[in-house]
Amino acid sequence: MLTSANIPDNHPRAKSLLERERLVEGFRKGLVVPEGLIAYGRGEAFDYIIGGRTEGFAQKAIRAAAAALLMAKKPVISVNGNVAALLPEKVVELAKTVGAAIEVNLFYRTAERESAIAEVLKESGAAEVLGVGKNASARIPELMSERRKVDPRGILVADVVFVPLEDGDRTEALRKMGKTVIALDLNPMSRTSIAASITIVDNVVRAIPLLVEEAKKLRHSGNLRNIVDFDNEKNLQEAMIHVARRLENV
Ligand code: PTJ
Repeated sequence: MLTSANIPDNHPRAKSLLERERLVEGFRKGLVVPEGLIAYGRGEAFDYIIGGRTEGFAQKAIRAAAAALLMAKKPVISVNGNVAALLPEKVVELAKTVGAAIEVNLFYRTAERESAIAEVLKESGAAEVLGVGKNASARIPELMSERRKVDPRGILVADVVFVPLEDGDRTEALRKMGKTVIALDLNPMSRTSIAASITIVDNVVRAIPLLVEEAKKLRHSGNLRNIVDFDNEKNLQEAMIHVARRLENV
C-alpha cells in the first residue's frame, strides 16, 4: 500500500519520510524557507547517528525542561517555520499545559511568513500569537539577525524561552540577558546546544509530544526545584559518548 505521499507504508523509514513530506507541504504553503529543508536534512543525519529514538539523556533534559517551563513566571515558546509546519497542534498544547505565550521568531523574516505561521498556530487552537508585524517592536541587544526582533510582551520580558530547532546567536544573546533558554537540537555540538541552559538532544517530532506528557505529569508536583537543577554540560557529554559508541559499534 502507498501512503498519500506515494511512500509504501511498510517502508522501514515510512514515518520519517512522511515527516519530510509535512515539511515539504509547509514549504509549498509558505511556512518553511528552502533553508529550512536543508536544516532538516542536517537534523535527519544526526538523528540517524543517534539511532532515531529518544535516549536517556534526552529524557532527562525533557524532564528538566518541563519543570523549568512550569516554574517560569513568563515562559515563551518561540516558533519558526519548521516547527510550525511539523507540529503546530503540539506547540499549542504545550503552551496551554505550562501557561506559556507563543511567539513567532524567524531567521528569514518576512511579513507573509509571519502571518502564515500565526494563522496555522491559530487554526491549531492558539488564542494569541505574539511577534507578528509591528508587534515585534523590541530588539535583543547585540544580535544582528532578524531574530533580534521580538515582542515586548513576549520574549523580551520572558524568564524562560523555549527555542526548538534554532541557530546559535540568539541563544547566546538570550543567556546574556539572564534568561533560561531551553534548546531542542539534534546536534549536541551546535552553538545553540552548548549555549543553552537545558538542551534536549532529540528530534522535535518526538520530543515536543514527550514534553507535553511530562509537563502534564509534573503539573502538580511539589518537587520542581530539584528537577530543574540540571547540568547541561554533563548531559551533552552523555549525548556525545552515545554518538561515539554508536559510530564505534557500526
Ligand atoms: O523559519 P526560520 O526563518 O526561522 O528559519 C529556520 C531555520 C531552521 C532555517 C534556521 O533557524 C536555520 O538556518 O537553522 P540552522 O542554523 O540550520 O540550525 C538548525 C539546527 O536544528 C541544526 O543544528 C539541526 O541539526 C537542527 N535540527 C534540524 N531538524 C531538526 C533539528 N533538531 C531537532 N529536530 C529536528 N527535526
